[in-house]
Amino acid sequence: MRPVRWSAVSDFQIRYGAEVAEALRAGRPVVACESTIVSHGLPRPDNLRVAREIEAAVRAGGAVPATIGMVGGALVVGLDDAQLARLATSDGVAKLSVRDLAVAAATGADGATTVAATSAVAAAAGIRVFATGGLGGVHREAAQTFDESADLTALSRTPIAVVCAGVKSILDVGATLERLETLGVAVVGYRSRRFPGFFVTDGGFDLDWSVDSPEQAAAVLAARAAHGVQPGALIVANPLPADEQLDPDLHDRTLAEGLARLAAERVTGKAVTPFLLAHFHSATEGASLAVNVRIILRNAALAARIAVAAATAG
Ligand code: PSU
Ligand code: MN
Repeated sequence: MRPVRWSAVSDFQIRYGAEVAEALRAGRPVVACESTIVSHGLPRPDNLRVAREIEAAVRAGGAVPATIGMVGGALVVGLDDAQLARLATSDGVAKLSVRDLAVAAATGADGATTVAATSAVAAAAGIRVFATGGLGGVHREAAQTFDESADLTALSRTPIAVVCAGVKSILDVGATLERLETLGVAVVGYRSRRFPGFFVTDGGFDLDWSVDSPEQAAAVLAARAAHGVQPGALIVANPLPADEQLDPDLHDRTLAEGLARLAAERVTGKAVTPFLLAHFHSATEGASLAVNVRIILRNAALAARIAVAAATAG
């Protein structure tokens, strides 16, 4: 076993990038961004370029990006470019869910935060909007394996808007929606009453609610905060336009192969999601990667507009 080098850090307070700290103090719009999609969800070398493009898309929408991650045990809200590059390019970056944060900090680790951890940290920092690609959810064999992402339970107790393109079809989409209902997580489609399936526009299930503008999404956040009743997240599901989705036949073939390889290679636990994402990117020869990048950038742009609307509304 690799020896654990315990951290020399004794002050474990969250560190803020200078621009993010200033924006939060001034009440300007800030959008949280995730680091696991960069370190574990996208292949190198594209991942670092995409991480920078996500931040640029947030800026173009009028908000300050706050990419969240852990560097040498320090939990950072608003990674600088060198820190972002370190998480994108070095080996041994841990995938951190909420439960891992304190252990990783105390051991001085480098780590990338998942949707669960990014949401939790962002909310603790007073950030109200978060842009990502897809959520984790219920895996297809969950009835046997109990493999359900901690994203779902974290979102049930974290007050933040998460702009995403639904969940990938590598998951059990219907079961994921059922769990979100059970856990009390609000889900609205953005200009759609169908839950998106990430690479594909339509994930196959209806939604009860939709919003038509960033202002409407911001109004939901304002109502939730004013009521003080619901503790959980608002998921804003932003589908890709149908003419930009991954070819559905290619998608179905790739998914079937990936699931077969997963079983054959007995991949389990937190390695499952990165394994399937890597399979998609190599098996589609980059087609899924291009779609993936497009999704994230669209979500970043929408999240920025929601953050601007929320900041304007107060
Ligand atoms: N889904 C994607 N891309 C991703 C992830 C999920 O389409 O990169 C990442 C996110 O960071 C998410 C995490 O929070 O995987 C979920 O992993 P798990 O299933 O191990 O909880
Ligand atoms: Mn899992």
